[in-house]
Amino acid sequence: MKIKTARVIVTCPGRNFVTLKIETDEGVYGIGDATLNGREKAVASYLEDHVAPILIGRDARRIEDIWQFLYRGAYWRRGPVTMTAISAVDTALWDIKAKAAGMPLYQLLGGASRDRVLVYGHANGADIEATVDEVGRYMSLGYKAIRAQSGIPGVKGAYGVARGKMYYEPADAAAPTETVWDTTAYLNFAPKLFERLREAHGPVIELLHDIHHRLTPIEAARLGKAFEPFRLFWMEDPTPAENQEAFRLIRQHTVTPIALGEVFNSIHDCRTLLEEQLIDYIRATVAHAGGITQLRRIADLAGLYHVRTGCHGATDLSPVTMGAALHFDLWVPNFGIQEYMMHTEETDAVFPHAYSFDDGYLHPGEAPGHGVDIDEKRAAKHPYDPKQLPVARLTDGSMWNW
Ligand code: GCO
Ligand code: MG
Repeated sequence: MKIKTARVIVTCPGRNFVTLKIETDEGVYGIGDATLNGREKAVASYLEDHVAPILIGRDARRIEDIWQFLYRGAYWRRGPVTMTAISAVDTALWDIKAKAAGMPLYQLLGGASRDRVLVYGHANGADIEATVDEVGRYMSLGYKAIRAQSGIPGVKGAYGVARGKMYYEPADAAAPTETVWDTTAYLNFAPKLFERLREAHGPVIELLHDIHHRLTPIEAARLGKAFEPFRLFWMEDPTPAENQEAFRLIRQHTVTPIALGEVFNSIHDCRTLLEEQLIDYIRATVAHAGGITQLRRIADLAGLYHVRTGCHGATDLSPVTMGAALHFDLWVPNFGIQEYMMHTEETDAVFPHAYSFDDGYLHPGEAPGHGVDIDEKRAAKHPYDPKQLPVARLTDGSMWNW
């Protein structure tokens, strides 16, 4: 089964997505998500100019060999652009293999370890009471786990808060929107949000929170401790993780579970974090962490240390990633939870998919492959629209982590 074509499709049904479509000489094709939010064209070029030409004629069944060929063969290892490109090829090839076998991808991985996949939704509000109401709304939609983010008095453009819609979309302008970050205001505010959420909604609902890399390790330790009475499912990305050892400090001070890794692209990004049990959930996913091939290795390493998966699932990952991730989630023995931010109707129309939501859980469906397709005619109606993620500055004007 030889690779005949490898084409990149860029579309913007409300937001930008990059998709790789690989066609074989036997008529079976597969697709992979190559979207790197705000840097889409870099991956499109990497694939079109450097990867597609050397894929033609290769045996599409040799997924592992092609992974190694692209990883070792580039000489320049790792990095989000390279690894997103490799992920897209890998996902498309797993899609092809499963379609050729006439099986849903999870069967090929080893079969289902569970009946359905627990997901968490995003509730956000302009202030505490609006967030409390929004969490209630998600509960009435059936969600068992909900991420809560709120506007913070005195903080302009707090992370995760939508302006006038249910889902926030941070990549909102061609040049980055400037937001302001006030650590003191946030640290004083965040425990109050969760105290009020527990008071309003009781002890059972799972509550999550994303700190989005805004704190230093000692600040994160303090916040984790302050969260303890409110039993969070996790606090996410409390501090940037280039220095994996920094998490030793946070861990010494708090039992609030930690989730990390949506920006990781290599197993080496999380090796110390896993081996020293410095985190509880690993957020790496199919699109940025080397496809199914590397994600499975990360999950196996994590499993040795009681770390469970919590794959990234924001709307800047296309439905192709969501579909592939759900097959992975249904199989992976050390599954924790899956993030689920619903795509818009426009996006779903461009990417018809077999997965479905029911009562707080998703299922990938039984279609052969990963169960997600691309409607190229519709995709062509939505041309690329350059957008970047915001940036954050401290109140004195210094650049900070968004
Ligand atoms: C999350 C993430 C996202 C990122 C986005 C960046 O937890 O879902 O933090 O919201 O900000 O994926 O492109
Ligand atoms: Mg996050």
